[in-house]
Amino acid sequence: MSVKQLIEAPLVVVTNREPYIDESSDHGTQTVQRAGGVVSALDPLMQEIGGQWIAWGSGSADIETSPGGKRQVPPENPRYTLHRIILNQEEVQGYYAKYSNQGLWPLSHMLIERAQFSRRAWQIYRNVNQKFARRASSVSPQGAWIFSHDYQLSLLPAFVRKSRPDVAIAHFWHIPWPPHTIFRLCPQHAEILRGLLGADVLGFQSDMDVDNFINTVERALKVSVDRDNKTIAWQDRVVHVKSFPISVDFHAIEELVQNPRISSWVRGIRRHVERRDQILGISVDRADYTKGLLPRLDAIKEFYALYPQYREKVTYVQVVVPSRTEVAEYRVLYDRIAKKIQEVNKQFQSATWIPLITLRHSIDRPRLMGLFRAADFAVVSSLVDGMNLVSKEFVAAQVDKRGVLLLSETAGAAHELENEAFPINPLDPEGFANTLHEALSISADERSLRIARMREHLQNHTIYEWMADIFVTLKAAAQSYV
Ligand code: GDG
Repeated sequence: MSVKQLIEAPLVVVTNREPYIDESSDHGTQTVQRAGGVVSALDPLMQEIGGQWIAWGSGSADIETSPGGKRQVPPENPRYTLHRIILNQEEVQGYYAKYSNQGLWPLSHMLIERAQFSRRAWQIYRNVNQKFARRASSVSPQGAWIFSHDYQLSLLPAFVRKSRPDVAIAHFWHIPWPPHTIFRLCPQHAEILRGLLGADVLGFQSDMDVDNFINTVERALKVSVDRDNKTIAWQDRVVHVKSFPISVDFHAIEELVQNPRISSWVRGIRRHVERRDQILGISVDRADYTKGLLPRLDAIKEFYALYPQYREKVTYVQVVVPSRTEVAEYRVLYDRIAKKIQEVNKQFQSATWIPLITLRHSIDRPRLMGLFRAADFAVVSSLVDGMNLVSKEFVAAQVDKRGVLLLSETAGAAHELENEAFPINPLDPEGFANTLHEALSISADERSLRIARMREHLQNHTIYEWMADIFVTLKAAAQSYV
């Protein structure tokens, strides 16, 4: 059954980021569509079934292109309504940069020392959540299904529930849920839990996150929870807490990397690599401290020191995309990464070879997937990661089955890929170096077997199964009240 067939009520999606952004430039207004991730996976579904999508209107031309806060999208062939929440500078700072990204983001990734909360930012976060909720309540048809997302909108489910008891709500938390001892450090943790418990279905990336959430609710709110059924009786309802490991559009990636243009680009890369007898490695990350870029660079240094036979032999492409540049800490991190890369290069480079080729900007999705197809190995070494879609995209793009994946044991994706990927501890540089050496030493047959097994798994666990599973659970939860 397709996802579309599972949806039995009008659908309302609520995300922080919007699927279409209008930007003004010297050449007029341009609509930019987001590529990759959950927003771009939900867009085709919404185009098929129609409905409402509420998001922060962050583009410079968003106001002028959406009279009354509404924009029919896609602009060239309108299929559904995008409702843009316009935020002023103070709201962007308080809701997004501060409370969400300097508070909840580091705390949820268990990086306690980085977490900063303030009551002023909390007030703004709360008000902005209320703004989103008011819009969701006013545009939702009777009995609608609301699919809301992530740590920026944790209070929305309860706000909507209050004014619209007729709707069914699924909220998905994309990042890890930490143990109670950590989450309680958030001064407003009880309010956040009450906000989330307004949903009928609460989705997390892994069973560990589910257990942590249930424990947190039990201890912080002193309510009784059902660990066997993963439910929480809250007010006069039952909240279903479940893991739904997010994934990628496997078949779309497979198709993309095999189209003639990308195939010929990949062949060009391979010719270049093979002519020079090189091994091609790749890492792609937003410049975020959770992705473990600095420890990874130390580990690469260790690798070339312990295994000098790989000098002049490995071409390692590191894509580092600037991220959340409105937060000072991210700008500092970006500079530190750039410095460290220079340091590694200086130490090992020769007249004909540099250890790290860095692309410090976003590259378009077809080429990124092409690089994944062309690579001999990929490294994902997040310190903590809810899932990590890069690792799954790499596997989906590996249609020639030549590459190996080194994957952090602490990324959510490790739960599914740990048997075939090479596990690494992001904080163990010597261990990382040994594992990379081991991964590069296995036979072509073993590489092919490992990647084939991962592909088999992901083929049956795509982003569409993820959505379907959530909607099936929401339907069952909603029916139990009828
Ligand atoms: C959060 C959670 C969870 C990156 N550079 C470029 C580019 N990307 C794309 C990747 C991938 C996406 O960005 C990154 O997704 P991740 O899952 O790796 O990480 P977060 O952004 O932190 O996402 C995470 C996810 O939510 C979903 O639930 O998996 O754990 O932290 O799709 O390909 N895309 C393009 N050019 C780039 O340079 N086109």
